[in-house]
Amino acid sequence: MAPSPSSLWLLHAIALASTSISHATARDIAFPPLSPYASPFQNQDPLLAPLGGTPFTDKIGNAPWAGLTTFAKLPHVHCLAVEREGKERFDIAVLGAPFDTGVTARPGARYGPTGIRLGSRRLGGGYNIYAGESTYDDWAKIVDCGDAPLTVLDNTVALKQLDRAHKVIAARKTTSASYTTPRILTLGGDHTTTLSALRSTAERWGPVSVIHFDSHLDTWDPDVLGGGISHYAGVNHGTFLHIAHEEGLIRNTSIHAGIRAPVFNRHKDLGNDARCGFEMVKAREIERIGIDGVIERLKKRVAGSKVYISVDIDVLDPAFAPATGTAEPGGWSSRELLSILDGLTGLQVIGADVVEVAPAYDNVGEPTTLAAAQVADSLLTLMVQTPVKTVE
Ligand SMILES: [Mn+2]
Repeated sequence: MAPSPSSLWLLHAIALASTSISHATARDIAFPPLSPYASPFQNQDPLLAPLGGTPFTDKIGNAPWAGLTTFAKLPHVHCLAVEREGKERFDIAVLGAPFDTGVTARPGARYGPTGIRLGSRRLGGGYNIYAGESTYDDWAKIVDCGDAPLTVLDNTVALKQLDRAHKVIAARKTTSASYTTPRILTLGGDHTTTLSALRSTAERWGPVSVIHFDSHLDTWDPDVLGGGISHYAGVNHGTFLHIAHEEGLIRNTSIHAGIRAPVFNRHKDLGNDARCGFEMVKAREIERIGIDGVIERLKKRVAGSKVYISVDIDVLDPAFAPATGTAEPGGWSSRELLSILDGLTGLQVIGADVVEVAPAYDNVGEPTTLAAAQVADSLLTLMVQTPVKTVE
């Protein structure tokens, strides 16, 4: 049977279509030619060596977002692994403490370490125009140890795990013959996590002064803030400094900065705070004495002693750091806090932390995690600027 006119048309259409397909696959798209640009860094890049003189576009060795997201693109080291002991030396370690079951208000800081690392994507390398430092290219080897493995179901066990993680890392070897104890920057986690850090620093460096940036005192008597329910309930993010004082981990030359939240009882709470070794700079004092005045007060208070700096991100105004557990209006701006931190240069900072970052409450511009990452960067810079010798 001869094909009907309509089926002939169909065959013709198929033939046309297949022609155009083969045409499309055969098309040679001409990209502009690559110029043989020789990067001055090419020779330092081991990934490029086998390619030999390749153009810049083949350079993948230090793309900014390559690999896993560590803090400021630092190398990751499994600092807790027994078999790594002595194999990877470092001078400063970043450690995540994903713990948020010691809070009295909004939970969520267990995701703080991840959030702060995301906020640090553009950090790492480069010259700090304020500090006059290239923090990540200086004498200190800085690594990211990842997060401490902490159970989410039992605070007592979790805090013991964190105590242990701090002590294991503090016992690792450094790259320096003069400065033999690695210092730790902890990414919280709620503020309870600072207790573990102080237990470790007291063992290595003796009792230290604490510069405590916060809108709250955090020296509450566990019998008061725990509600007197149990000892377990008394260990929380508002009592850890009281416990640190009781355990003899801190000196009575400590100071709060940025305080503004109300206290429960004027005489008891403030008297207790002074007994725990603290003075305070209130948030609004910055209007009167200025940034330099705040720096002067802090430096004067801790003069001559080793210092632990703890930054509760709620020291910032909620406009700058909404993503935190216990936000209090009337706080400092990111610029004010960073200026104060950078002004603490020269102090013997033996440990530090940024805590209470709960990324779930951040806005789409990520102001809190960006600010927390920048705070962490300033704390690392202080540590690099002033190496500290261990007491033998
Ligand atoms: Mn706090």
